[in-house]
Amino acid sequence: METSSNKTEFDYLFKLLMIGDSGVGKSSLLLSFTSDSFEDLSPTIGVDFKVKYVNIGGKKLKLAIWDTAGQERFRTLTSSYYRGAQGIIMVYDVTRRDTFTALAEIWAKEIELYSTNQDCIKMLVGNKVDKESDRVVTKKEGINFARECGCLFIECSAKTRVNVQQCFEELVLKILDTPSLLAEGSRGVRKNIFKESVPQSDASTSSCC
Ligand SMILES: Nc1nc2c(ncn2[C@@H]2O[C@H](COP(=O)(O)OP(=O)(O)OP(=O)(O)O)[C@@H](O)[C@H]2O)c(=O)[nH]1
Ligand SMILES: [Mg+2]
Repeated sequence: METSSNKTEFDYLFKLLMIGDSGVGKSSLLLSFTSDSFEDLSPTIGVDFKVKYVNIGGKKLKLAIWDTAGQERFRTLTSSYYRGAQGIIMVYDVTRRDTFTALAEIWAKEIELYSTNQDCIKMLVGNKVDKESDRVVTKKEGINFARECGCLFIECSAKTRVNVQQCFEELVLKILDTPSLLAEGSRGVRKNIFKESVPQSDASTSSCC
């Protein structure tokens, strides 16, 4: 995957959404992906947003990535951001079992309720694999749950950046491979018919709550 330099033209705009319990590392994964950096972040308030231009699978893509707050008090607000997403990244922390059980109890149900794209691609992400000695959720458990939900699966670390690029790349390749998510008239938006409504910088951010 290359970071694209020409930001005015792109073949597709993809809306991606990050969900999962508070503290699992959603914002850290996004920062790691967009800025190749890691820092101790505060919990997200409401929803955050970043844009990244990339070349994947021979296509120029604009990724608009919505990073939701995991805290329950924001749940009503964040539910509206599922609409039109082509990809949803469900994150848990491999060192906290409660974040893994919440996937079935909360997050998979939220997708059922609020996602509007029937063919939306889901990616299950086990984060913080750098803390291997604290791990309580095995890779096998992650694989099994992903299979049950029909999700892609990857384990990664926002801290060491292991598998972070691969996570987004695999998700995007699967979206590119799904005609209903690309077809005009669907939520896949082709270049020139998308009216710009988001910031232009490479990894711009804004909050709204
Ligand atoms: N060791 C380690 N710590 C991580 C990793 N990813 C995130 N963290 C830490 O986990 C804490 C929570 O990270 P965030 O990215 O803010 O979590 P979040 O999922 O965005 O949380 P909310 O915004 O509240 O939903 C922070 O202290 C991060 O530094 C990782 O891969 N490894
Ligand atoms: Mg966050």
